[in-house]
Amino acid sequence: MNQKNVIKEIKDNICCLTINRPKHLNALNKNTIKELGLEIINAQKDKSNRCIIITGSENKAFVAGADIKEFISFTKIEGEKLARKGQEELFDVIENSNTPVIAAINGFALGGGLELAIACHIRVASENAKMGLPEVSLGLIPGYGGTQRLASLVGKGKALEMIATAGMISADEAKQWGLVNHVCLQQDLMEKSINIAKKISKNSPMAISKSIRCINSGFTPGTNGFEVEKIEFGSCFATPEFIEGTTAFIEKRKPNFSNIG
Ligand code: DAK
Repeated sequence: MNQKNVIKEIKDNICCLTINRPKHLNALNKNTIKELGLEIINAQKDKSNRCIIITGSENKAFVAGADIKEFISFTKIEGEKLARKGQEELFDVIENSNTPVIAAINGFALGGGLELAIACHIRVASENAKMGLPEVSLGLIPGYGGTQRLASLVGKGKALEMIATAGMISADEAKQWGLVNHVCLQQDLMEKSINIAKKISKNSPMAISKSIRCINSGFTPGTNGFEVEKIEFGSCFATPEFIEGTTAFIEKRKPNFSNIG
């Protein structure tokens, strides 16, 4: 039987997806991209999942990039086709997921691996993590949205420095740059990520998914994020989750958003 490239575990309404190619430092081949994309779509469809965490197996790498051995012989047309397919099948799916996605970066996050982490909504890194976009050292550019999403996270100057030098930065530098939200000891990484997921789980999934849509709209050329926000704000009213949230406040109790909708 083929080994699965992605392991799924669900606990406390949190879906944890572990990329499982440790011998290749969890490098993303076509099958892994496809499997992970499908798992994210399935996890979103199951409304009992309130948060998704993506991590890498073992403790050396989150993902050490796209699988170099697989794409080495691509032609120009194949390269463009794969960039388009990969972005649509996985990276855009994560960014636009209604359910928040946390990247638990447990080691090297390079090239396509860092692009995967920056497509996620929140990033937590272990202190041994190293991040970089080494594509230009291979005669490539970041092809899974890295030139766009990195610049929107850390600004054009730092993004270009990271891409053009092909260098790696430490977890602490990444925190200073605003590239990761939190840094912790490796043994605390999953606990830290799960704690964030648990806090998210207490809040309205409807309001969280609308917030994701509004934030993404602000970074979508040709879309006015403020307009999207006004419409989404209005659409919260009279929903069961709005009624539960506001009623719980008046009744001085904690809201319970599970089993609504
Ligand atoms: N792909 C394939 N195999 C990889 C890999 C990768 N990205 N990274 C590591 N491995 C494999 C190694 O080849 C080695 O396998 P064996 O030789 O044992 O069979 C095994 O994992 C262990 O790696 P090392 O022996 O190298 O381990 P070290 O501790 O010495 O070094 C390292 C760790 C992370 C510094 C080193 O492995 C390394 O530099 N890895 C490559 C990093 C890198 O350049 N990543 C790729 C960036 S380019 C595309 C869209 C996007 C992209 C590409 C195409 N299309 C749409 C087509 C994006 C491209 C990238 O991600």
